Amino acid sequence: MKKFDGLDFYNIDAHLSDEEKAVRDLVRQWVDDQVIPVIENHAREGTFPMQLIPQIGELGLLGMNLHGYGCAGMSNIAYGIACQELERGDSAIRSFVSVQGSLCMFPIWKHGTEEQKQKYLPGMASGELIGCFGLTEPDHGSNPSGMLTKAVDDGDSYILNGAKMWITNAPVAHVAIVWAKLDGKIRGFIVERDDEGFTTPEMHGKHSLRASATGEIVLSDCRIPKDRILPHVSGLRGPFSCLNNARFGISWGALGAAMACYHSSKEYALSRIQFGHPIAAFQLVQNKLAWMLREITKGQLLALHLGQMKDAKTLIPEQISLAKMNNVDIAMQIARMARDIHGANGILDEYPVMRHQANLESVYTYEGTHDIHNLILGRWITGIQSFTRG
Ligand code: TGC
Ligand code: FAD
Repeated sequence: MKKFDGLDFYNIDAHLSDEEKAVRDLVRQWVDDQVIPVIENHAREGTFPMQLIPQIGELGLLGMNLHGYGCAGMSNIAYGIACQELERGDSAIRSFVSVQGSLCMFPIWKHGTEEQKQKYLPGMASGELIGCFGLTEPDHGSNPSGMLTKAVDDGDSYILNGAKMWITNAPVAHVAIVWAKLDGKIRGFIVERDDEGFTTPEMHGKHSLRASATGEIVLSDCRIPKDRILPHVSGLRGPFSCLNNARFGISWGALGAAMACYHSSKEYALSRIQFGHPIAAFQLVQNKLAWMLREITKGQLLALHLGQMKDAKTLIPEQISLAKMNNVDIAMQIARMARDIHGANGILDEYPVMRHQANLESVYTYEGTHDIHNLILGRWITGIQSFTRG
């Protein structure tokens, strides 16, 4: 297939700084050279490409929009565009970077002590230390406020008990940010791999995000020193402050998956002959390609403006919800349309479309399901929250 050389119908480039364009080009090339050749096999085997982690660190993509402590200190737009290029390879690679930077490094950077920042952030920026983020529980997904995981003060330590589920990177993580109730208030704790009573069984049987390591976190009288609490935040504000960043990255990332599907569809349609013509010559196929271009372009404009507002510090969480919801939704529709354009070949792993389509099912659900983001917008519009009944 012809190399992907970008999709920029509305000249988004004109709004990017030289540094942002350089990040985009660097990550695009790296994905072509290092991710695309191996990812199908990892998806088939159900393994994360661990060998890529030091390279991701060297590229400066871990915690790349944070300043200091070995982080690259780039703009939010640079972070977004890196997510886009990574997810063009596979959602699992973008997920790894989202979890590490936005969900694990960010809470330490924002809510942690100076000692915690010094201890963890440089190793996490280089990829030597891998993090995971434990919010979801078996019985509390969309409603994390009901979490059962508890911390108890025991003199010079805290004792944690509970279970987290669906945790990206958990099986391979050295460090976990665990959200638990202490005296009824949600607090963040840093748990280390070697802490007594901490285990992370891998979850198997996924048809989606197969190249991502997903696991549980089991806390069984897990004792951690007192200095591992994140002291500067309490309540759901803590985990949600992290989710704002990760959901922002997904708004861009989903476009990368959509671009991969569009690119493969265009190339396939130009080369596949039926009824004596390339299928790209048929109006119905052109209609599909035009719809893909239209929706990707609108999604790019949303993401770009979101990035500009984030860099200007004017962004509100509801604006992120709209973009996450929209861009994942259109990416899913594009992936499905791409599968159709590829005919039977669309189900083969010789083409990336079915892998992206399956991955996007997870992306639609995690970091707040599509409908939870609808309800967040509904609350913003009406002032009435409709998450609970009665
Ligand atoms: P609500 O009353 O809305 O808020 C409680 C407190 O939190 C504050 N808050 C926020 N703060 C910062 N940013 C936001 N986006 C915030 N949203 C809310 C709010 O101001 C309040 O603060 P305070 O100080 O007044 O107490 O809480 P609620 O329980 O009614 O929430 C409702 C709802 C449904 C919106 C929320 O629970 C929700 O978003 N649920 C979805 C759960 C979710 O997104 N889970 C994600 C788990 S992590 C994950 O999926 C990682 S995937 C990683 C990968 O592989 O890429
Ligand atoms: P539920 O909350 O049970 O929702 C099921 C359905 O009910 C959905 O359609 C939902 O929209 C709907 N629903 C729920 N409540 C309402 C309501 N009030 N009104 C209308 N509809 C409603 N979590 C982490 O903490 N860390 C991670 O690293 C992480 N990684 C993940 C990786 C993968 C591959 C996946 C699939 C999930 C991951 N998650 C992670 C969990 C993810 O955040 C949750 O799956 C998500 O928040 C939804 O929770 P749930 O699956 O329990 O669905």
